[in-house]
Amino acid sequence: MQKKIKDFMSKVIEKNPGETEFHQAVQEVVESVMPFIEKNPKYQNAKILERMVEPERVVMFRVPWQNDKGEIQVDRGFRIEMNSALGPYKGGIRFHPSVNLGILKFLAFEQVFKNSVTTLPMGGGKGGSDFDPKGKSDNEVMRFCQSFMTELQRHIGPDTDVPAGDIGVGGREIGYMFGQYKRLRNEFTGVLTGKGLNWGGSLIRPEATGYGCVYFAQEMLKTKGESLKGKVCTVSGSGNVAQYTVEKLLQLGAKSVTLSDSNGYIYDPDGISKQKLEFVMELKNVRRGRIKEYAAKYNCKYVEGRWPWEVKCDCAFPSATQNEIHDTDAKRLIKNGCILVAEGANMPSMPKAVEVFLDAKTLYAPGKASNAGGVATSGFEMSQNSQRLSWTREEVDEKLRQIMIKIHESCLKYGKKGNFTNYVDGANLAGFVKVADAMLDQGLV
Ligand code: NDP
Ligand code: 2IT
Repeated sequence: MQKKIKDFMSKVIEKNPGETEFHQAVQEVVESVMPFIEKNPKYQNAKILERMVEPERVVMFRVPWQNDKGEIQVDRGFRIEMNSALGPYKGGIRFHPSVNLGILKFLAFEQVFKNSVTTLPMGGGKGGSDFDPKGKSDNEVMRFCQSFMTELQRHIGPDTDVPAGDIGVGGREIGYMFGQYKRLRNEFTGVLTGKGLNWGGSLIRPEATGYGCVYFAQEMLKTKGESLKGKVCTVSGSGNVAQYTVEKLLQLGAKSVTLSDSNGYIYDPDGISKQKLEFVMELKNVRRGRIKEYAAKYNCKYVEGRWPWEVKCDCAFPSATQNEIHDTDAKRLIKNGCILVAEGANMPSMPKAVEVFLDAKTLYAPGKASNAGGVATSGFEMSQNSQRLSWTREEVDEKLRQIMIKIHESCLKYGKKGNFTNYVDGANLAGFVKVADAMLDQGLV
């Protein structure tokens, strides 16, 4: 088996040189599904896995725009249309200077499995740009988004490919991109999700990734007869996912003690209260400032240039970016008594860190299971747009909770061995089977 996996990976690495994050994401899936494929020759004969690692289409384009000084800037835009076996391509757009082909391919690849486990009819894709929104004026962000959409619009559509937000892309950016799409295509459709509430957005979509991740954690804890009540939680990031993770943890009686940004983390042993969270939301979503200000305002510790994984906790919610938890962090978390890790971010744990969690029998949920609530609620936004109706907050929240429960159940179905559940295998296999069967049904495409 190890040789089969190694041979498969050698080819992937040879064909996709330098795309280290993509290799990492593929390796994780291949390790889970190769034994299953061996037992089911129909997948092997049809070369399903070989087809899955090859995007259906990659679009790469120039994004020229002018800054406020009138100087010309040139960034690069991408859309990876990875797999449409289950529905239109669906997945976020990331604006961050680190964005490159390999990172977006890893994200698009993970998205295929994630969208599959939601049970909703969505294929997988991802897009973005190396544009850095940090420090840019609203007008600069708007001009960039308009230029980006001027090219992207010809590749997407409500039944073709439906982008949404991710790092650096929130309500503001979705608004500018939607406006430009509408202007160029002369159509008002559900081509993007994460829209504003009075122009086609869904209630609970902003909250969905964070809330969903906490609902998933609740389900994991239930298997041990535990709950979130009284648990001390560390959260990284301070953007969309982190904010609503903290909000839901608070509602369920847990205490979040950290938040971070790319400069450092704050440690507030008293816990982030509703009022403090409101301050964070204003700081991050309106003033677009640094998390350090929290420490000054609430007189707590700020640690520059480090991640919060050195803080003692019961549960950890990595919600910033890929590869933020190294094996040393994982060991530290376990040593400090952490019993649960639920990933809000995509692939935040390095492979060696995942190994540490699995060896320690931690309740460890990979992002493609625990953060799937965001895209699931995007799926609900698409349904509402098609119906031209809006569901209530309670309706969407309950549907989200039910989907997270179902994802947890399918992780148990495919990943439970004895009294330990390997949620990585569970999510990968559950995701794989649906996509693979659909590909078989649809012939050689
Ligand atoms: P935001 O842009 O709202 O927030 C990102 C946060 O993470 C910011 O605090 C940011 O700090 C920090 N961060 C980003 N990159 C780095 C880095 N390289 N090093 C240190 N800190 C970093 O993004 P989201 O909250 O939407 O996304 C967070 C994670 O969740 C990502 O992995 C994303 O892919 C994933 N995700 C998002 C979903 C969504 O619906 N939005 C759905 C599912 C997963 P700073 O501001 O300093 O850059
Ligand atoms: O990684 C993700 O699942 C997202 N960024 C959300 C994708 C979506 O289409 O809502």
